[in-house]
Amino acid sequence: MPDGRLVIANRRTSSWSLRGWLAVQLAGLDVEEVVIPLTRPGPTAAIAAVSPNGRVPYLEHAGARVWESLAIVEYCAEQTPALWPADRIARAAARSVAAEMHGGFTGLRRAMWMNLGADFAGLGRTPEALADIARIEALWADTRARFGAGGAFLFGAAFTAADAMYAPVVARFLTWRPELSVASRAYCAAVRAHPLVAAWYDAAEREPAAWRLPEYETPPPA
Ligand SMILES: N[C@@H](CCC(=O)N[C@@H](CS)C(=O)NCC(=O)O)C(=O)O
Repeated sequence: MPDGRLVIANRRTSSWSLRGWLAVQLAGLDVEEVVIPLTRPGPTAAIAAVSPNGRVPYLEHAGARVWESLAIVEYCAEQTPALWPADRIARAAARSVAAEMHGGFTGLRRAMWMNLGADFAGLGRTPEALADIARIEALWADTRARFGAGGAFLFGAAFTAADAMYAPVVARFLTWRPELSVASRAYCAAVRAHPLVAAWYDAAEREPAAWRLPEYETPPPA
C-alpha cells in the first residue's frame, strides 16, 4: 500500500505540478498519483477541496501534509538528501537558484505559459519575459561554470532539485523558442532527455484532449 498521495494537475500545462512530481520521483517516495484536471474559470473546485492552499502540487506522505512546490522539494530532500548537491557551497547555490525560480520570473511565466504539446515559436517575447530569460540564462551559465563541470546539469552529472525547479522553464523554451545561447540550448536538451522529464512528456501526450483549456492552447498575437 502506498505511503500517501501526490496531487497534481494536467501534465500538459501544470508547471508547478511538474516540479513537485520530479522531486517525489527523485526521492523515490511510494505515493499514489492523483491527477485533477484544471477547470476554468478557476479556482478548480476539486483541487480546493483537497489542498490546503487550493493549489497543486500537494503531497501527503506518512502523516505529513506538504504544499508549495519548494516545500515539497525540501521534504523530499529530507528523505533523499542527494536531491541537493552534497557540497555545502554548491548546496547553498542550488537552494538559491531554486528559491529564485519559486519566487520570481513572473514576466516569463505570464507571457510564455507551459504547454508541452503546442508550438508557439517566436511568440510571447514581451520585454518582461525577455528580461527574465536574460537573468535565467546568466544564472544557468554562472551555475554551470562554477559547479557543472562534471556533467550536463546545473550541478554536474546529477539531476538535482535545482534542475527540477527549472524543468518547466526548459519546457517553455522548447515551446516558445526564444533566442538562446548555445550553452542554454544544450542544457535544455539535457533536461528534456532526462528519463523522468521524458516520462512526463509521454504521459502528457496520453492525457484526454478534453482536459485542454482554450486559454492555454490559443497563441498570443504575434
Ligand atoms: N506557489 C505554488 C504555485 C502552485 C500553482 O499555482 N499551481 C497551479 C497549477 S500549475 C494551481 O494549482 N492552480 C489551481 C487552479 O488553477 O485551479 C507552488 O509553488 O506550488
